Amino acid sequence: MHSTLSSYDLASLGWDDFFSASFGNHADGDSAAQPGRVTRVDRARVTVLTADGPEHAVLSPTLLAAAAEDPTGQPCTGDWVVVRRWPDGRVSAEAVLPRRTVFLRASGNSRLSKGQVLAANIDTVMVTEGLQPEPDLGRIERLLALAWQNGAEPVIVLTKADLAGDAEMLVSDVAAAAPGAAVYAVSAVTGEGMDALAPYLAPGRTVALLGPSGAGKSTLTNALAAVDVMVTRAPRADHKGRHTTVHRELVVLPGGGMVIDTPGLRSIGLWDANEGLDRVFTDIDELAAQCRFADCGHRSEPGCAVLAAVDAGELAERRLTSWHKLQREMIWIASRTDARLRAEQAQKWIRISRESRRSGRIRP
Ligand SMILES: Nc1nc2c(ncn2[C@@H]2O[C@H](COP(=O)(O)OP(=O)(O)OP(=O)(O)O)[C@@H](O)[C@H]2O)c(=O)[nH]1
Ligand SMILES: [Mg+2]
Ligand SMILES: [Zn+2]
Repeated sequence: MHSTLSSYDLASLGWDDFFSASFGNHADGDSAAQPGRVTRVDRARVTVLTADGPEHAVLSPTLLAAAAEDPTGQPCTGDWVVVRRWPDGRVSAEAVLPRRTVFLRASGNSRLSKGQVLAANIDTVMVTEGLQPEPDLGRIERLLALAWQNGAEPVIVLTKADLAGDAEMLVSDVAAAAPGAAVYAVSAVTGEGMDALAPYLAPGRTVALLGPSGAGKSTLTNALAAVDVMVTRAPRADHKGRHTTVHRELVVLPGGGMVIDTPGLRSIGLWDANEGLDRVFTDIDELAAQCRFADCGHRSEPGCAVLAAVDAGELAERRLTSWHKLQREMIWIASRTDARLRAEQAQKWIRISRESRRSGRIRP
């Protein structure tokens, strides 16, 4: 059981050369400094797992100042931070190490013009939707776009398989909205389908559960942890979201993998997700190559292969509508976001390899 462990093997928490190198730069020669992985954030305090076990650390003045300047620099669940133990016994978080991946969404809050970090250093995003009521395909497409964009592999986990009348049909509908992403139907109640999730939860691997309230994220977390770490809604209540979980929490599983349970998402604004959108809509992209005009908008143009596919029943009209909507949203975000800020952010969070793939790309 995770809470009985007194110390941690950092590698099993995801520590590797990438983080080790930047830790060296931040804490050079400081014997009171050690790395810690953030499991929970409460205002100016974080809970971290270090090699010595769990600690509470207060954010240092430097870190608070940096976070005031740029809210995305605030520690987030999943981050690696430099933890320092002071002679008087106080423990502080001094710096956030550069993130390998970051899940950002647009924020309604104008102060957060750089987007909001939902989870850091995740390997897999599990887009979690219930099979009952029916999964929301548009919401799945949004979350997938953000996950692809941010370098985490997305998979879709459809919960409550025990309640679904026709799970197979729903799974194939979801798969059609998610080319390139694996789709799993599971039940945390009967255990059905749960084994298939194990490969994502190998030691050192981190999964984030993202989805609406009531989807069963905390129930799934508890089932994977084999112990009730997260509070869930009473069973047999209706399946509407009630926002039971109000903080993000990283849970270390008995097998070594980690799950970040998150509060149900109310809205998922796209954030700088052009590349991610292309990957969600590969079917439309392929069809678009056959359109008569290279800049076809797939609305009413003659010779539009996308509209032809909709007419022929080969492409769901819902999918084209969703594509139009998300494209419009991206254009709006791009126009709203100051180019300098975006460049700054790209420099900071996006690794060089991704950067080079993206150069040459023309934004709409
Ligand atoms: N029958 C059945 N019910 C489930 C399953 N998973 C979750 N539930 C029920 O769905 C309800 C919501 O589950 P939670 O785990 O609290 O949902 P959540 O996604 O964490 O919701 P928030 O914390 O509000 O975001 C609870 O009543 C669960 O008992 C499942 O696999 N089968
Ligand atoms: Mg929950
Ligand atoms: Zn077209």
